[in-house]
Amino acid sequence: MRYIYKMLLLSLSTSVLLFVSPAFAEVEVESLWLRESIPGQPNGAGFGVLRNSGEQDILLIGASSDIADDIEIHQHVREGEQMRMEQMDALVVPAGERVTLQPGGYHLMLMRLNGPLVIDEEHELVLIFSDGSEISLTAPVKALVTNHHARH
Ligand SMILES: [Cu+2]
Repeated sequence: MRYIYKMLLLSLSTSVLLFVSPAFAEVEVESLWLRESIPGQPNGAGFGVLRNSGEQDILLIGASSDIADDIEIHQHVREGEQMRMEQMDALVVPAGERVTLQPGGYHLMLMRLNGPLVIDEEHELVLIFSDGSEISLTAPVKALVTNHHARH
């Protein structure tokens, strides 16, 4: 009898786990690219699209790569006529939504590049999320697209 009770408990906890796991955030990187370096600029920028197909919000809390000393998460904020960059602790990717990192908006800021970012080269990056998950990926370098919002 006692054995059956234990088995019941065991199967109960298993089904609880099965029930809980689909609710975890599931984040995907739909695209990520690095902007061609501007001569003389020590820092680089990364853009792309993050998608959360899970049922919980997830936060991008950091990133790393061999090509830069540090990678910060930035946004652009308007200050009168000027746009200026501001470091963020984390970028929320809401459940069931996409967040776009683009020139003039959210971006990854590659601090103190070890070398220039050259078109068609690829670099390894790791994105770190609030649930402890990490996504490793290869990001190509693309040409700088200029418009008046793209000043960085
Ligand atoms: Cu920045």
